[in-house]
This record gives sequence, structure tokens and C-alpha cells, in this order.
Amino acid sequence: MHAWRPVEVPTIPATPGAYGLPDEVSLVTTDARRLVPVGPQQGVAGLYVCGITPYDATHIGHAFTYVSFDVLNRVWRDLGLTVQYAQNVTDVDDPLLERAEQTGEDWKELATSQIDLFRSDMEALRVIPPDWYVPATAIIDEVVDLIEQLRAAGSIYQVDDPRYPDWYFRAAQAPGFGEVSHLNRAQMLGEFAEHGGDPDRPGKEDALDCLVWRMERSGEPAWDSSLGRGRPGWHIECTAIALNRLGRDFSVQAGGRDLAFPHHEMCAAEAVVATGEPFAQSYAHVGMVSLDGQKMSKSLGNLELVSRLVNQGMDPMTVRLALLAQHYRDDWEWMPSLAESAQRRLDAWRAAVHAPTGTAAEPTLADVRYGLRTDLDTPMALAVIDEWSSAVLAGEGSDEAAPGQMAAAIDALLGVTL
Ligand code: 5CA
Ligand code: ZN
Repeated sequence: MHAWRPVEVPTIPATPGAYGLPDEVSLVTTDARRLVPVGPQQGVAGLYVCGITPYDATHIGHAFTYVSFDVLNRVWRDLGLTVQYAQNVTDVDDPLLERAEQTGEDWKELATSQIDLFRSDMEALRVIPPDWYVPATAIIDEVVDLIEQLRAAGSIYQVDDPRYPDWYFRAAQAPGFGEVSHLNRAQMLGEFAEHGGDPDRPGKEDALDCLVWRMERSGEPAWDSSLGRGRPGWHIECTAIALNRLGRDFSVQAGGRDLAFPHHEMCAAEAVVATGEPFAQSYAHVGMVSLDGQKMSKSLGNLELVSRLVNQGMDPMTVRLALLAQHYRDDWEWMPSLAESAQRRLDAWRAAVHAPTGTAAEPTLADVRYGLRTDLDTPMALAVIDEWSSAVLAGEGSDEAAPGQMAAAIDALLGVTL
């Protein structure tokens, strides 16, 4: 298994409730479409953030996803919750196999090298590692067991194709289908075609039925199973990994907005049919990061890579601050000027937390916590810290503890070391 080194998170004192601070985190979730509390009042919060398909290095869009939900993780911890965090690696799927084929690389070596690069990028960005980081190829047995549960429920069938009788799941018949993404059928069909689905596959009962087990094709990796020799479809991998680690009804499944449909809708549908219970309580998605006017994506090739920026000498904390300056639900465009302003902010904050004295940390931290607990408003949190740091740099405040308290809190809550 690929190790992902732990990140030290300083313990900071809680701010007393004197500022009308909410005692829970709320997000505008994709399923509720309004601000709702996520995670329990106390105990364990379960987080599943969909992981990479490891065929190209971590770009700013990926980093935005993992840094945004790292803030959720930190804010939950700050509320005293225990966070159980699981993430997958889609290390067997069409795009990875296609890339390996094009470049003549072994698909496993390609995946391993890209997973290593991703992990080192995440470490540089101080993303707290998941408790479980699980490649799909390591849990084929779990996938098959889950598909067998769907079979027992009478919800899968083989397409009428004598060469490749692949197994499909009757997704649209699942209770609550559509309640994650709120798309109408025409929109679903469009998104399905765009995001890894196959609405036009002949022999399917319904265009929205999703692949759960693909029979072996020559030259493709395959595993023996009770369904025949083959490999898992995409969605079922995340359903199995989440259910078997976080249990049913865990707090949040997360990812980029491109995953709302079909991916998260299909995961929810598979889980409810297999277990009779809801999958995640909430589904949260970050906006899409673009470059040169188009969504940053491996398939289009318009990428800004975290590793490239860092190799060019950019401080990883500058990259992190540039990401935190955007609200997680917004779509935005990467441009070098964002890194320049993040660098100026980092320099100012560094100077302020190394000043001998400053204004009291507590009211500022109450505002930071208020912003973060209210739909992860990182831009507000950054603005509040800017005000504190400007005051300090203007020579205000005689509190000797404040600079150190602010440094520890900025590290704990925002993951930025100064
Ligand atoms: N392996 C699947 C998830 S199970 C997958 O989507 N992999 S990925 O490598 O394509 O993307 C990894 C994560 O980054 C996903 O959560 C995806 O939604 C997110 N992501 C990809 N591109 C962008 C982008 N341009 N902006 C924001 N998030 C993005
Ligand atoms: Zn996933």
C-alpha cells in the first residue's frame, strides 16, 4: 500500500461560544440544495472523497478538491469530532488503460508512478491523509460481493451480447434515484455520456443502467469471479470501499461537481439497493477549475500541475493559499496572478506571526471559525486574517501570545504553516 505521511495538526484551544458561533459545520450540499448541517453533533464523522484515476499528475483542479475537503476535515476536528476518512484510487479503468496503451507503458507502473506523485503533492500541500487509501485493484473481492448483493436483489442483468455479456445495474429503478443530482432524464443522459457512461450500448434495458462488471477483453486486466472473468465498473468500486470502511449512512461523499452525476448518483443507487439503507447523508461538490477558458482536465491536456509549480520554486503554501482564496462551490479559472497575490498574502502573514506582539487572537479566530463552519467560507476566513495581520504590521496590539496563537490556528484550521 502506498504510504501517505501524516500531517501534524496543532491543538488549539476552542473559542468559547460568546460570539454566537455555530457548534456544527453546515454546507450547501448538492442533494439538499441549501445550507444543512453535515456530520454528527459528537462522535465520528465519516468522509469519503473520490480519489484520482492515476494516469497523469495532480493538477490544480484535483488539488482544489482535496484541499477543500481537507478544510472540512480540519473544521470537524476543531469541533471535537473524530473524522474517519476514506479515499479510493481508480487504478483500473478505461482512461488509465488507454493512456498506458498509447504510451506503451505497463498500466500498473503508470498507476504506481502517478499515485506516488499525487501523494507527494498532497504532502506538500499539507493535506491530512485519509485513514484508508484504497486502490480498486486491492478490493476486487469486495466489489464482487457487493455485485452479488445486487444480484440477490434482482437488480442486475447481463447485456445480450454473446462476446461480451457485461453486467449492468438497473440504476433508475433504485429508490430515490435522482435525489443526489436533481437532474431530469434528458440532463442525466447528457451527463452520463460525458462522464464515463454508455447510454448507447446495445442490449441495455435502460440507457441509464450502469456497468458493474465488464467481461474480459483481450489485452485488458481481468479477475476470476462468480460473475465471470472481468473487471469492475467504475461506480461500484467507490460504493464498496465506502460501505466496507465507513459503514452505511456516513456523513459526506465528496468530489468535484463533475462527479454528481452519474458517479455519486450511481453509488447512492447501488448502495440503497444492496443494503436497503441510504449511502451518504450528504453529497458535497467543489466547482470546476478551468484553464484557458475550459475545464482543466487530463483528457483535454490544459493542465497546471502542482508539481510543476513547486518545481519552479513556488512555496506549496502559496499554492494552498491560492486555492483557499476561492470558495469551494465556485467555478474559477487558474491564472498566475492568483499565485502572485497568494504569495503576497503568505509573506504578510509570515511577517505578522513573527512579530513580537499583536492584537488579541480570540475575536479574529471566532470570525475565522464562523466563516469556515458556514459553508467553508475560506475567502472570508482569509480576509479576516488579512485584517489581523495588517493591524499587526501597522504596529497595533501588545498581546505577546497573539502571533503564536494565530500561527497555530492558521496551521490547524487552514493547513497553512507559516
Ligand atoms: N477516480 C475518479 C473518482 S472515483 C476521478 O474522477 N478521478 S479524477 O482523477 O478524474 O479526478 C479526481 C478528483 O478531482 C475528482 O473528485 C474530480 O471531481 C476532481 N476534479 C477533476 N478535475 C477537476 C477540475 N478541473 N476542477 C475541480 N475538481 C476536479
Ligand atoms: Zn469515486
